[in-house]
Amino acid sequence: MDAIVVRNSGYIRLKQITDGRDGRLCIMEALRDIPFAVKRVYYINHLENRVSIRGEHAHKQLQQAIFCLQGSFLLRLDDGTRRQEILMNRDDLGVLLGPGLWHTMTGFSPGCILLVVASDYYDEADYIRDYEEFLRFVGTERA
Ligand code: T46
Repeated sequence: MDAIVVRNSGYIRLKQITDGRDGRLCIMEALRDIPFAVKRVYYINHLENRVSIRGEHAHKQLQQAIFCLQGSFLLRLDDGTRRQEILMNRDDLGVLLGPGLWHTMTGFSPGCILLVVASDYYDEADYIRDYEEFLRFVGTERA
């Protein structure tokens, strides 16, 4: 597991309970495991194409944590200065998507399921969907 080097991110490890019965119980508690109060949960499923791309935006204020509940995908993070790719393939290990972090999801395996918990309700005004605007937002001059 590579260290996260971009700003406003980090891993979130979930508690797991394996007690001899079939199955594994994973738990996330707001303000305990998730470092913010959760107002919204959404998931993305029916991903059928490895070359599909989702995300490609940043948020101005929203805090989120992203998980891969099933299968795998590639999470690309960019804070305007540093970039990194994280292979998401563990259901007990999420990644924080803080404000001002350009994120892209791709490389979806068949049957991949993404789960996201968010600190606020959906608000399109909080999205930065233009990369140049994102660089201005985080104060990075393009070389
Ligand atoms: C993010 C990544 C990880 C809503 O109406 N309500 C919602 O709560 C969400 C999440 C989306 N929408 C609408 C907005 C768009 O018309 O659903 C449509 C698709 O949204 P978007 O293109 O932003 O989807 P993704 O998969 O690129 O991004 C999503 C989240 O929107 C985003 O906040 O950080 O997952």
